[in-house]
Amino acid sequence: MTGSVEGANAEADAESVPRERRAVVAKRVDAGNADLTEITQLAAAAGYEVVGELAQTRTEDAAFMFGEGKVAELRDLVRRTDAGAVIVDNDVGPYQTFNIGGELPEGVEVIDRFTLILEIFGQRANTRKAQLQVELAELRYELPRAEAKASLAKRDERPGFMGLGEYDESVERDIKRQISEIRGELESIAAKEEARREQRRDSGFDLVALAGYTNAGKSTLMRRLAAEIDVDENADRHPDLDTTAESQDMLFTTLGTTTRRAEMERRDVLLTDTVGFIADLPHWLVESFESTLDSVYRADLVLLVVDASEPVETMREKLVTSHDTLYERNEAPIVTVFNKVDRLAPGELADKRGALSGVAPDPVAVSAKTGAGVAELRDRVEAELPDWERERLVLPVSDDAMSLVSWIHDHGHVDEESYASDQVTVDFEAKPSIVARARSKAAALAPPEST
Ligand SMILES: Nc1nc2c(ncn2[C@@H]2O[C@H](COP(=O)(O)OP(=O)(O)OP(=O)(O)O)[C@@H](O)[C@H]2O)c(=O)[nH]1
Ligand SMILES: [Mg+2]
Repeated sequence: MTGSVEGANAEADAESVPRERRAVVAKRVDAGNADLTEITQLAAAAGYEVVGELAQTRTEDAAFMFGEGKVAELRDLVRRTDAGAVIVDNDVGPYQTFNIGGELPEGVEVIDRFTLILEIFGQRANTRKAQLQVELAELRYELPRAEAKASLAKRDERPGFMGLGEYDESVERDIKRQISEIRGELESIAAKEEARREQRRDSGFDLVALAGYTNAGKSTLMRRLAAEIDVDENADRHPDLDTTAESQDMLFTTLGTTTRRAEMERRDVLLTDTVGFIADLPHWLVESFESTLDSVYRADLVLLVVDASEPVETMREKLVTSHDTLYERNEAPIVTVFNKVDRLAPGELADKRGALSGVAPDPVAVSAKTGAGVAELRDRVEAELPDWERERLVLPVSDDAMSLVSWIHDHGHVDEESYASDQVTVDFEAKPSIVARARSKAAALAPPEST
C-alpha cells in the first residue's frame, strides 16, 4: 500500500514541472531522417522537460515551416502533453513563428534553435563579459525584426496609424545605439585581456588553450591537468574553478573562460578553458561570442579535444569544422586529443585513429575521467611548445645578483647553479624572450661575463 502512495507522489512530482517548462521538440529536414538528439540535449540544458517529439521530412513551407497537416499534429501533441513551449530545430522566420503560434493553444511559446541557445547562455552568463555577449546577440537577433516592422509600418501608414512608423524607427535606432555601446565595452574588455596575456607571457608562461565541441570533456581535462593554485583574477568565481565540481553531461556547461596553472615537468603553463563549439550557428551569434575565443586564437598551443566515444563520422565532421574555425585566426600548433577512451571497445581506438589520420594526424588518447594517457599528454604539450633556449650566466656574488638568480628560477628552468668564492654560475633554459631579459639584467649588474 505504501508503494502505491509513493507511486502517486512520484507522478505528482513529474506533473509539478511548470507548464512553461514542458516542451515539445520539432524538426524539419529536406531529406533523410530528422535527428532530434541535439535539440533535446539543448532543451534539457535550458531547463526544459521534453514531453513530446515531432519530425518531418519535406521541403520548407513558406508560411509554417512544416506542412499544415503536421502543424495540426503538433497542436494535438501539445494539447495531449500539456506543453507550454514548442522548440523548433530550424531557422524559423518571424512570420513562420507567428503563424505556428497562431495554430497552437493560447500562451504556448514557439522557440527556435538560436533563441534556445541564447536562453542557455543567458542563464549561464556569470561574468560581465558573458552578459554583454548575450545582450549583443539578443540585440542582433532583434535588429532585422525591428527593421522589418519599421518598414511595414511605414508602408501601412494611414490616418489613425500615424506615427507608428516613426515609433518603430526610433526602436531601430535605439537597438543600433545599444549595439555600438556594447561593442565598445567588449572591445575594452578584450584589450585588457590581451594585455594580461602579454604580461603572463613576459613572466615566462606558455599559454595553452583547450578548444573543441561542447561536451567533449574540456573542463574535465582542465581539472586533470591543473595545479591547485587558481590564477584567474575574475571576481566572479566560475564553477569550473572548483576542483571538486562534477562535470555535467550537458551542452554548454562552460561559458566564460577560466585560466589555471597546469602541472608540468619543466615549463610553466597556463591553461585556459573556454566555451565549446556547436554546429549550425548563425553568423550574428558566432560573432557576438567571438572574443570568447581570443584565448584560443592567441595561445602558444591549442589542445583540440574530441569525444572519441562518438561515431567516427561525427568525429570527422567536428574535427573538420574545428580546424576550419581555428585555422582562420590561429597560428599556434594544434594537438588533437581523443578523450573518453575509457568508453571505447577494444580495437576501437586503433580503428578510429586509422580512419581519422587525415584530419587528426597524431592524436593523444586520454581519459580525463580515469586519468589514462594524461601523463603522455603532458609530455606532448611540453614537446610541442616552442623551444626554449639554453644559457649560462656568470654573475658576481651580490644581493642584486641573487635576486636575478631567483628571477631566473621563477621564469625558466635552472639546470645547475654553482658558487665559487666571488661568483655564481647559472645554467638554465627559458623562452628566448626570458633569456634576453636575463642577459640584459646581468649586463646591468657588474662587469658581465657571459659565455
Ligand atoms: N566516460 C568519460 N566521460 C567523460 C570524460 N571526460 C569528460 N566526461 C564527461 O563528459 C561530460 C562533459 O564534460 P565537460 O568536461 O563538462 O565537457 P566540456 O567540453 O567542458 O563541455 P562544455 O563546457 O559544455 O563545452 C561530463 O558528463 C563528463 O563527466 C572521459 O574521459 N570519460
Ligand atoms: Mg566545459
